[in-house]
Amino acid sequence: MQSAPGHTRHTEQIEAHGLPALRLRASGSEALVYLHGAHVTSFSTAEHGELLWTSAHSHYAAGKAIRGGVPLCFPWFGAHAARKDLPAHGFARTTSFVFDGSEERGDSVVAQLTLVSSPETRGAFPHDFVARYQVSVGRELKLSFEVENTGADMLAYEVALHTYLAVSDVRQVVLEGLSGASYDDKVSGQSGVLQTDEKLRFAGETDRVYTSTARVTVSDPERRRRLIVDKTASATTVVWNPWVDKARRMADFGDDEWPQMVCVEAANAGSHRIQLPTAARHGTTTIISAETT
Ligand code: TA6
Repeated sequence: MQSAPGHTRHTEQIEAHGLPALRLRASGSEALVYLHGAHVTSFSTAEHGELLWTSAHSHYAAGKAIRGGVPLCFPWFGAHAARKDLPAHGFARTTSFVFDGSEERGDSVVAQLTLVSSPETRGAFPHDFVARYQVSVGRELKLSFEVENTGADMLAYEVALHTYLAVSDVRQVVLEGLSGASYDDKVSGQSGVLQTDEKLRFAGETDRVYTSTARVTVSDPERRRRLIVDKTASATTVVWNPWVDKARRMADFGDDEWPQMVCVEAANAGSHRIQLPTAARHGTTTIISAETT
């Protein structure tokens, strides 16, 4: 990757909320990426404006996850299976990545950020790895998280690109693409539930882990747009909205913010966790875009 000096036509190295970040621009689109967690917090296009949601109450501090945008959940999803002392969703989202540079590719700009295993990471995850994250900004936002096993043993991990989509009112949107898929419902505790409805509407706290490789769309009539979440090499799709009570219980989430977002996450979790032999690599990709309706 071509090393980028401070500023180029497409990449600006800045400080935001006291943290080092990148502003990436191409094709009339713009994204903000923090080195902290390699966290994309904003992606806007000339035609549709902002596609991602970030809380006005988010933390921006070492050891804290940013609330909104696209948190990187790695190397486990949700609660750690064995150790209660470890944070939910792994350590990637609270660890600083290294910016390796950026370059133009066609009508997009692609930045690479890297996380290499260290004594700190091995304390929570006893494996050697290199995680490379490519953030491609153009008419769509393409995020590719690749893990390479640089150790001598098999490496198993979970990953989620935990995308928070911006919507006008989650009670008015329609999610499509998961009909016929089965899911584990983290609200009711039921597992293996079959999604029979073509159109998913939200009427309460929703926290579902689907087995699906399909494209998902979220139609937002008030904004006359459809948000599109495509993905590759991802067998799990997570759909989440905290609704009233859970929103109130989260310090970094405003009590009245829950109608403004819905998470549609490209993941590999649970029975779909990735098993990576020595020297092997696996990449999970999500592509966020919008179209007018
Ligand atoms: O992806 C959905 C989920 O796993 C929910 O269970 C909910 O807890 C959400 O993630 C947010 O998790 P966080 O650790 O960021 O508060």
